[in-house]
Amino acid sequence: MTTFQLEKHVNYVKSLDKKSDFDSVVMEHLRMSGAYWGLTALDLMHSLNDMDGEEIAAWILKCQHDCGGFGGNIGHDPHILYTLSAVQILALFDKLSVVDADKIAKYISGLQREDGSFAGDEWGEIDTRFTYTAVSCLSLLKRLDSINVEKATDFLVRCRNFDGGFGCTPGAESHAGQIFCCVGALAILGALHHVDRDLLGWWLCERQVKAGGLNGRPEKLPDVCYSWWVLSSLIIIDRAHWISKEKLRDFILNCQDQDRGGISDAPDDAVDVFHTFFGVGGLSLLEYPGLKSIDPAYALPVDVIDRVFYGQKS
Ligand code: GRG
Ligand code: ZN
Repeated sequence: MTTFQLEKHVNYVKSLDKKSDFDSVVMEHLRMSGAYWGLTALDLMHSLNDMDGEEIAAWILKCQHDCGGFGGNIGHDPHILYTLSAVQILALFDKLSVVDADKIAKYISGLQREDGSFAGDEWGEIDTRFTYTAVSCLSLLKRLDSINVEKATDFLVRCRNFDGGFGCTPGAESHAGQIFCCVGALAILGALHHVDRDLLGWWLCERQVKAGGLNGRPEKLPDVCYSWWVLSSLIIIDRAHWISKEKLRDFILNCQDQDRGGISDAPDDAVDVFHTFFGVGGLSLLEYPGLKSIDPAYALPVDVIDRVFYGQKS
């Protein structure tokens, strides 16, 4: 059986910090999210201490704008997605106190629309991804009271489909990524009674293909990142026992670069930090030995969530 190459993955993620090739140019505008994926993966592999939290926090602060939102890198426009990544990284390093939570809350509440939905930035794209992002970020900052939670919940419910899944806007087809966002946000808001667990669980468990991996929609190819989007949703609604965990574990392990470390979307493809995070996160959800547990709604290690909400490490 293929085993998990923890040390190689740690070295792969650490090496990204120093890279100056094509990949890093492509990643430049979303470096904040790349940093969240890499650093969370390192923490799940018990290796966050190797990173300089002070230096990272100083860089994050340089990415913040006067409006309160964060850009994907220094000098880049603010966006709600990078604002969540910035807050998540600070939570990892126990440094949430370096930011002004009210200022960030004001930025996020300013993105809520009359119908309860959220825009991603000043350009106004609406998507349930941004509802999740707003809810998760404000919850970590303990500022959920700065938005209209009832309207935000109503909008999520309007994005629910006949098949039990959720889409990016009302009427849009169900997609596993969007389901994570809606189910995760409803979980954080304590509103999971809006989910038909059996109907959604059935749709989600049908995402497992013969090879063991999960896809994001019917007739699509399996991809390691759906190990996260699908399995976290199944866990939140208590239906994870409806898929084969062993087959999924083996699919993820087969997507490792056994020589150089890192995890790809599918066997024999090139690795990247996004799929490395979701592969490690998926294995963590599967309780793979030697990994920290990850919270399925916040996508942060459980001990970090315990520290944020209960002031302690579990
Ligand atoms: C903190 C984990 C975390 C997330 C923050 C950004 C975000 C909130 C959520 C993104 C959810 C989402 C829409 C994920 C799907 C990403 C993806 C693989 C899209 C590709 O979709 P398709 O349908 O590709 O184009 P395939 O071929 O897989 O169907
Ligand atoms: Zn993917």
